[in-house]
Amino acid sequence: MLKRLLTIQDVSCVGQCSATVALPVISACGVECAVLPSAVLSNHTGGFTAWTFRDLTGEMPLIEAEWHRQKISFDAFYTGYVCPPQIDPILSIFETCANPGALRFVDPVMADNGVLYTGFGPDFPAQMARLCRGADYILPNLTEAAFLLGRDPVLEGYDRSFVENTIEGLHALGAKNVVLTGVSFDPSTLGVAVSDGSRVEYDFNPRLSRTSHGTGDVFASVFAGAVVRGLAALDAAALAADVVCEAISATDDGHWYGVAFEKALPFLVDGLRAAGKRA
Ligand code: PXL
Repeated sequence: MLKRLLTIQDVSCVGQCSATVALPVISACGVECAVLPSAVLSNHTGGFTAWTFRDLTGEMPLIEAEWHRQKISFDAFYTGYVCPPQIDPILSIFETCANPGALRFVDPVMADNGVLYTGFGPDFPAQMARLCRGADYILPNLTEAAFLLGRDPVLEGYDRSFVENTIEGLHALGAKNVVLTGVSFDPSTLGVAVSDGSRVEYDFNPRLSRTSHGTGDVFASVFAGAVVRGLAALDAAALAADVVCEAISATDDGHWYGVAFEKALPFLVDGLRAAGKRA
């Protein structure tokens, strides 16, 4: 039976990020992907110098009520970039539109490289922490993890005990599983730490010389799609990291926004097939 996931994040009309990544990636995983746009932007903010922005908070309760009337519900939720007033409306949708056992994936998109994204105030991380409470999986990068915990970001020179202490703090917020991205103990590798609250496991890939906007959205979309298809968390995280590397490698030089995740979709489907989860 096809599972149905609802993703709640922005539609950046151009930019290979958020919903325009989640839809094709999650569909390629063989999971139906419904979209509740948190905002509509003319284009991604990463890599561009200007954009339009329409906050869609007002639509959320109307859409929720309509779904309720039509008995539309979901097997999983995956949230990404959302606006500060949307935490309560989203928590309500988690409650009223869930099938029994529905999984919650929360990517607390708000910061990177030690700073909050434009438009988010210093009180936003505490609100985002409310979305993480009770989530089945949260997927912060190191900066987001620090802000969720009210700490200063530490982006280099840390060790395993620092990472595992951070993860412990994130579990204490109420997250069942933590997938911490951007972990690196040596300059040649970049990885992810996956914790179910009883043990922490790592997956590393060679660090690529390029970085790109939108890679976090590709990672989270593959992870959510793969877990809904039945992959274990570490396997899903490893596949997601491989897809991101494949996408970065396939991106033309000079492409200033996003990654060519489109070219990595066959690789994703092959990975799921190898795991016995063909779409
Ligand atoms: O890729 C994360 C993301 C999604 N959507 C919007 C963003 C960002 C990161 O900057 O600004 C609108």
